[in-house]
Amino acid sequence: MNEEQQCLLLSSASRFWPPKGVKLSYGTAGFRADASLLQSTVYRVGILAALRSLKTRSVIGLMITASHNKVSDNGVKIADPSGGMLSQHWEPFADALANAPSPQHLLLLINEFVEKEGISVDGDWHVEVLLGRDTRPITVSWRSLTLRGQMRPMWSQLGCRQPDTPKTVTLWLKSLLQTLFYNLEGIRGVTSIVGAVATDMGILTTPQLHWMVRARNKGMKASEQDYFEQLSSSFRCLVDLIPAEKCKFDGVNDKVVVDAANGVGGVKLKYLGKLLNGLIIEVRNSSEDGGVLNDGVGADYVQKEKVLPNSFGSKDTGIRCVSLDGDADRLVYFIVPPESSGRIDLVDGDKILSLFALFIREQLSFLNEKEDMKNCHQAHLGVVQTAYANGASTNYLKLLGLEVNFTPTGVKYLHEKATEFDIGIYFEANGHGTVLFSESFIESLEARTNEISLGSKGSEGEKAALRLLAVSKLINQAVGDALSGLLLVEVILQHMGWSINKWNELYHDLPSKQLKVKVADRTAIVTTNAETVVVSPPGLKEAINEETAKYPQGRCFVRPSGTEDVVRVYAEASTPEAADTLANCVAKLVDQFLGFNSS
Ligand code: G16
Repeated sequence: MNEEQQCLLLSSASRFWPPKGVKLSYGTAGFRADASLLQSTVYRVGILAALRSLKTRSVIGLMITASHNKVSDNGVKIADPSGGMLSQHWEPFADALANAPSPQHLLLLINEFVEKEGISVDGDWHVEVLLGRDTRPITVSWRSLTLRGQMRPMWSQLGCRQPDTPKTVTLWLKSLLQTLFYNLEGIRGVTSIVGAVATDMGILTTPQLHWMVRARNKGMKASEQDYFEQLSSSFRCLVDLIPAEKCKFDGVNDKVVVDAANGVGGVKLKYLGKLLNGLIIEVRNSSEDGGVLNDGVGADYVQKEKVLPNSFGSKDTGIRCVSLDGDADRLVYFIVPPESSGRIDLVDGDKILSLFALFIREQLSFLNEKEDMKNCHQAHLGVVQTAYANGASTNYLKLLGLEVNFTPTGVKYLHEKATEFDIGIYFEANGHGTVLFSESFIESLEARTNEISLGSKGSEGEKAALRLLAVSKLINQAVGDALSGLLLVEVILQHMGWSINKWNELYHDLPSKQLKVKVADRTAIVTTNAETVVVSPPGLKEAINEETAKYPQGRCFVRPSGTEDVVRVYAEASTPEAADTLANCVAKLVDQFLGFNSS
């Protein structure tokens, strides 16, 4: 960087000092922490995004969200040129940037990194970063807003006078700004690299931003409207291809009721619903409804607690119900049993994966019938899960003859593994996942479907090729997406002629329990073997194994969360009581080894 560039960077960086005594980490899905701690982080991730754009010579995304976390948290993450998560190779640099103690240290780090990575900062490349944010209300502290007048330029940039009291600030920010402040910090970070342009895409779901980044870099149309049009037109195409003997959206099974976690997914889904044929989507707990984000609502709550979200009850018995998370990158279905007393039958990410796998396997079998073999190579189908996958789901997928792979928690790992197949389906039990199609397989499908337009009658194989091509357009190729996942589930259920109950009966989950344990330092837990074995602290592995061995069909693991300051405990056993007891006993072990009173 030349002197002028360095001066500009130092001057803008001096507005955003990192919080004292806090160690920030890029984690499972970007930086997440109490919102009051993240001002400097968002600014620095803006710098990171601009450098990533320079390095890759591509458009990069910066999303401000903390997804399933509680409302007082916030977060920020990068979407890489493919639309996927930030390359893991850059995560240590992201951590170093976020934790650099002063603007001078920051500049030094950037200079070193730019040299090491051979990044040209001569302004010979048009750097562009797309910024997105969800509807999470901002909760920056009054002190940080007034501190040495640092934020004054922000208020003037917004065309407003700085509010006078903490109360005014809170109300004003919550109702008007949402995460706009962080957005401005992100923009400042991006533009502190000379020549970099930040394009504010406004309020989006996380998967929408990832989709836009991918589309931009592939030279495709990439607006929010293009996203909605692609999803709705491929959905309509799949509906048209439902076999004639199956009732498609016949007035009986047309309705799905969606809990939008009081997050951004609700408004987006309402809009998308208007573009569909047949399917009726009723949205509850939308960000416009006044409820608290992720509080007693949302996919994370429903999946972990296995209880009804707010605004749902016995009136919903017999209807397909869905929960999204706060930024709409996860979904789980659920059934309200008659006289449920608050409990639900959960139809989780594992069951979504199983449904997708069944449908795709069926289409591949049509495609591979003898007369339809030409132009389509035999597709290699693989599925990817994590240790949280219910043991019954893994057995079921293996019985279907599918290749089941395991990775650590985090879409960044599952997505990478899924790219190894012609069709790779990945899902975490928590509802985060998608279906990836390789370029070469898409090309072979396109070749097959091109023949149809030349006057072919439309054999089962040809229809299967059309369906798979439509699935590849409907389901988000960049990242897990609750909106596109919901549409694919809905159209597959219609295609199969299945109710949600029939789907849920594919296999019976083993009883399971998840708990969170607060410890002094969660990073003291180190795991291996896709997080199923604890390596450190010494002795914990043996203690967990000894406890687990007491329970028929017992399975248990612990791991540090990468999005919350907790250790997660997962237990599975032959009865709900045994799963609960195992989880509680292992949680106590974690506390003994790592709790605040452990030595
Ligand atoms: C993120 C990741 C998911 C992960 C989840 C929980 O989801 O994208 O892959 O399963 O965090 O991670 P951890 O157990 O490490 O806290 P989201 O929906 O919060 O972005």
